[in-house]
Amino acid sequence: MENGSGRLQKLESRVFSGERLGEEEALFLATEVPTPLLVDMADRLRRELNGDRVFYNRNIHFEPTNQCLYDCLFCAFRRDVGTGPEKGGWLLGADDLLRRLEAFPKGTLTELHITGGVHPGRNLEWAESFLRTLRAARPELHLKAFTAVEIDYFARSSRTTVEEALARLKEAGLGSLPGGGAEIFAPEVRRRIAGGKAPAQRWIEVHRAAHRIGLPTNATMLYGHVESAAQRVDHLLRLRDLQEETGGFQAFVPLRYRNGNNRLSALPEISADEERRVFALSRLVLNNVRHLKVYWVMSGMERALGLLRCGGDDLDGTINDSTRIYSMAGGQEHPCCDEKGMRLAIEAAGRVPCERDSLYRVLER
Ligand code: V47
Ligand code: SF4
Repeated sequence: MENGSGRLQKLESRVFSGERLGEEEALFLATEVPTPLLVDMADRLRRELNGDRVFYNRNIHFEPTNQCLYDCLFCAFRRDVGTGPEKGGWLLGADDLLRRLEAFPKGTLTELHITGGVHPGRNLEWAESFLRTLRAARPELHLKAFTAVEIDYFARSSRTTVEEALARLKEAGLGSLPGGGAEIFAPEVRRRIAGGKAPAQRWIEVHRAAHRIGLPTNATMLYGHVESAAQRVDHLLRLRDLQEETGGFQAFVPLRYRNGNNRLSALPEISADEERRVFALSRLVLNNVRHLKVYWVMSGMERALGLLRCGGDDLDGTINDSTRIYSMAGGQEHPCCDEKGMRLAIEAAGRVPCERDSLYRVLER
């Protein structure tokens, strides 16, 4: 019988030559390989794929509304549809965002990251007009907007197909899709925690359709709550298979469950060691997705820098207190990191800061 180190060596050579790991192999990595070995392998694959560069971009996050039809157990951000500001609800439009952008003149940002709750008054026509208004006012900004869950709702409420909805949004200025709403694909978990929103197949269908019409996307996994190691592996392999088919994923973003102010708050958050293992596992299983993003706003900058040694090569953006999804769930209270701070942090981690645009083209300024 093959010993553990022989098995690991074989597995490593398959990962490095770009092959797909089987479910059992990935589960072996997830559950049996000691953290230092797992992390070291992921770090070497990261270097092979991206060298020592750590990417970042200059963006702001905008959350048009936190009023939502769904009711995910982990969500600290949502309010019932119709909730006013006195109870923490908001409903904002393109004009509000344009006002916020007055503080960011041309040349200071490259991207707007836009996602929020699913609101019944906001259909495909609303989304088209929202994007058109932004594009007309700030044509230099890449619009990375709406998760697959929002797209699913736009399509259904406007009685059209996902393909048609995406094509119309692209025409209106959409540049790419963020990776949210994926949570955990396994139906038992999704049914339990994800508030009745689009099932895994639909999430995948939206991303497949986006890739087909030339809209790149990201993918996420919300981990560290009630899911098992096997369910994490299943999630990663489903993403890997779609990537094999389309090549349209730019980055994978693991999101560690934060337990502040939500209906799963009784669950403890997972340890730093487990977090490192999930990043390393993701890097190795998704060996056909170029970038592994450490969303520093979620983990805090210090922890994020450690995760750059577990396969990560992208810190997302410079942020100036513009997102609430995480701060409301226990992430950094007022996330704020300017470009200088970002570059210094990356250098302190022994890596090379590299500003990118939304399509991962290196920007030299
Ligand atoms: O789908 C919500 C997550 C996601 C909690 O594509 C939580 O570049 C942890 O997808 N604890 C939305 N996570 C945000 C998102 C994202 C973020 C940054 C970059 C990109 C990208 C995408 O936030 C949701 C959900 O998985 N989330 N509540 C929580 N309590
Ligand atoms: Fe709504 Fe998104 Fe929160 Fe779920 S995670 S309740 S879909 S805002």
